[in-house]
Amino acid sequence: MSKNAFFVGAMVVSSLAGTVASANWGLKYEVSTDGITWKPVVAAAPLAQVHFRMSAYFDIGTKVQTADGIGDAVVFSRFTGQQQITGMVAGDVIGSMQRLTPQGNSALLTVSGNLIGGTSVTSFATNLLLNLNPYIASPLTETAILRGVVTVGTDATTRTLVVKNNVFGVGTSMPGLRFYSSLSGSSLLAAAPIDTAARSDILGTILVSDGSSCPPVDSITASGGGTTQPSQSIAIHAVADDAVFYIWTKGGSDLSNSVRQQGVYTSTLSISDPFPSDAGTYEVRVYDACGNQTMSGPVVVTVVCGADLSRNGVVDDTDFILFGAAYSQLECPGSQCAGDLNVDGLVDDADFVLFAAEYSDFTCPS
Ligand SMILES: [Ca+2]
Ligand SMILES: [Ca+2]
Repeated sequence: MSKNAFFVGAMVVSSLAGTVASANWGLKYEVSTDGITWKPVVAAAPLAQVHFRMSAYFDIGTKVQTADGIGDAVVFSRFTGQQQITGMVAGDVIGSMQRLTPQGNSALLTVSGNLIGGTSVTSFATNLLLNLNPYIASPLTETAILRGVVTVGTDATTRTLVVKNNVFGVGTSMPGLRFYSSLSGSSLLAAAPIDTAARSDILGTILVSDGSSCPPVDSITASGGGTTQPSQSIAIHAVADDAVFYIWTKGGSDLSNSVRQQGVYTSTLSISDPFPSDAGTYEVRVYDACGNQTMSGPVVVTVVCGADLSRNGVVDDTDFILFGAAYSQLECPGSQCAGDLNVDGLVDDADFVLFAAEYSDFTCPS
């Protein structure tokens, strides 16, 4: 990797933590040095062209309401809004814009300085479908909408470019994102997700360094973790000298921020409202100013007392009622399935055995 490197990363912002989250959905921005392999973090030489793209995504279990009723999002339908790249200096140029959806208008790709798309909500991209059945059978949770290139100028000033949304359509007439509903097989209706508070955009970040100073990460430690339960929260901390970027991983896979999981791209990862599925081995990957990577050792998180579905520290009749409702549903919506105590994607008899044991104990172990 070149010492004189630009350093490209990605980070996430999301809505504030609150009650137990419903599924996440929103816009996802990614970066790439070759326009083929999209990563949360890449490095590029000065004057290199950094590719970026924007997609729409939703987690399984995202609800949309149409005239057909409340169904699950199954595939992207329409985006309305404008993008921006903040932190640019003279000489940094956006170009090579392409729409990646079948339909849309020319305003979607209009570039003016650091803005992409119409200044009012007049730029859109559409995925007009005539048959939803393939997506109802197998939802398409991510759809690329547009892509472009930032040509970094000769200015070697250390700076951070962030690729993000600027204007997002609102209301029922022009919502920023619409998804087709699983209930709309014949009528082909689409709508914005019901829980708008769950929108969580994944931003692309380009860290530009002059490469004149690139101290390596010589030491890295990750600590924290341990045992937690649904009524608590837990944090994992990293200490790494000369790290300029962090990405937390779980079981070897990069994480992304969500309402419950914050700080994925910072030195502290925090998890609120723990679910049994949050148990596992966490590590953090850090980058120096030239994009060289260092991995921390593992930190283990254990989740106990998953049967406390009401999250008040005891397992009692209230939880029994909640478990019964989850058991009736059987199938889990997404990764936050209350009642799936053995984390196999179903709420069934195996979970009931685990629930009964914790119900007998009443008080969650501290
Ligand atoms: Ca409880
Ligand atoms: Ca289960």
